[in-house]
Amino acid sequence: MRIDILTLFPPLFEAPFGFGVFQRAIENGLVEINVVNIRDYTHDKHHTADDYPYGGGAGMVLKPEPVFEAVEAIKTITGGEPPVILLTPQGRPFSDAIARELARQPHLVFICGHYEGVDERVSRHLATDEISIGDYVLTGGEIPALVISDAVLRLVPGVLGSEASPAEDSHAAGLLEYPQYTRPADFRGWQVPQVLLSGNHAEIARWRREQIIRRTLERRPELLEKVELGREDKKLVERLTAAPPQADDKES
Ligand code: JBE
Repeated sequence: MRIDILTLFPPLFEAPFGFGVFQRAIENGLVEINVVNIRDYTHDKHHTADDYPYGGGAGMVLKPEPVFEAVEAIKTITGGEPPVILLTPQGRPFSDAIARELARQPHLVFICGHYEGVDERVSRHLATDEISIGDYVLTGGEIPALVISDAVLRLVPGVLGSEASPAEDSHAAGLLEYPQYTRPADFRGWQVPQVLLSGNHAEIARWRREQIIRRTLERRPELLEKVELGREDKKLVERLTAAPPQADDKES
């Protein structure tokens, strides 16, 4: 997969892709990240990328010309029509489903707006998609581009290596994860649940499934509305919602 990231702050992308899983994926040629400085596509001597808003108001607006020219230069080089994604609070809310949709593409282009906004003609006539990572205001689209790149690249076959299967993430199934423990079995008096030490794999699987349902019900009940539950899961949800919480429901 190739990802082009258009930004006024290229150094923000140096560290995140220089380590761990992404560094390895880049070295192996599975992933190519190309960070483009929007300022390189300005033509005046001050390299002006932003300007005052028509109609007045606070802040500066990213000009359309350098953004269009940068995207056009990328398309000329790659010869395709990749999704051109503007990161903005006005976009569709990012999700695991959108990550999977984007992971099928061979090439993505991200436009990171900065300052108070981006000229509307970028969104109307250049971007093919607009995505938001959440209802809060950030100073720019750089961190959203990193968040989405992370979520998408880990789904690209080979990026995580052979051991991990992103298809099995419980979030992929629309639910929260079960709790994980490692050694020591007793840490400051807090015990690892006995079932996990039992070696009984059927019991462990049943316990984990129950934890997934319990946690999702407690913390994100709206997620349960959206998924198809099996018969055992449904019975558990009924039992947990009918009964008042037991003393052992809370982790000690
Ligand atoms: O979520 N986003 O894509 C944003 C982009 C720019 C600023 N704030 C955001 N939340």
